[in-house]
Amino acid sequence: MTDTRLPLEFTEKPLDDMTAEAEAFYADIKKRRTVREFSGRDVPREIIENAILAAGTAPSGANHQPWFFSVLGKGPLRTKLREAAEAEERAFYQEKASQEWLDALEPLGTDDHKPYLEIAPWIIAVFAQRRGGVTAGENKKNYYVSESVGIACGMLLTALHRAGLVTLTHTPNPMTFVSEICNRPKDEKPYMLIVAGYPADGATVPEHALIKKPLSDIAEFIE
Ligand code: IYR
Repeated sequence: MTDTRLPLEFTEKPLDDMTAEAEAFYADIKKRRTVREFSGRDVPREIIENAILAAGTAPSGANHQPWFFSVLGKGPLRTKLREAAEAEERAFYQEKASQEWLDALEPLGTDDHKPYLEIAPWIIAVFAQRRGGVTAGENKKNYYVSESVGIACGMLLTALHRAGLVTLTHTPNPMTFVSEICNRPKDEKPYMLIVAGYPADGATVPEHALIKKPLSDIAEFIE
C-alpha cells in the first residue's frame, strides 16, 4: 500500500540570501566549541526541549527515529553518573588506552576527572534503539541506527549551540551504567552523553581544538 503523498512545503530563497545564509551559518557554527569547564548556572528546560525536538527531525532509516534522549537535570542521579563515569575513565586512562591513544589525547588535556557531570545544568543521555518503528511502542527492525542517531546528535549539538549554550560529547566505554541510571531497556544502546550549559567564567579551550582542516583537505569537487 502506498502512503498518501503531500505537496512539499518549500519556499525558494533568492540566490543572494542563500549565499549570505550559508556564509552566516558557517561563521556561527565555526564558533562551536567543545567545553569541559561548565558553570552551574540554570538553563530553562524549554531550551533543551526545543533542541531535542530539533534533533528529532533528523533523517533516519525508514523514518523510524531510532533515538531516545534521557535528560538529567540536577538531581541525585548525577552523583551516580559521575562516579560510574569516572570509574570507567580511570580504567581507560590507567590500563585500557594504548600509548598512541593517550598521545592523541594529550593536547586536549583530558583525564579521568569529570566534575562537569555534576556541575552542568543538563546532561542528555542519548540511546540508540535497535527495534522500534515510526511511532513509539512498535517493535520492528530499525535500519542505519548508528548513522541516524549520529545525525540527530549533530543536529542536537547544533541546536544547543544556536541557542547560546556550550556542549561536551562524552562517551565513556562501556556505557552500560548509563542505561542502568536512566532505567532504559537492554535493547537500547547507550550512544553518547551530551553535557549542556553555560561555560564557567574564564573557561578555556585547547589551542589544538581550533585547528580545522581547510576545504581543500576535506573536500574535492571531482567534476
Ligand atoms: N572518554 C575519555 C577519553 C577521550 C577520548 C577521546 I577519542 C576524546 O576525543 C576525548 C576523551 C574522556 O572523556 O576523557
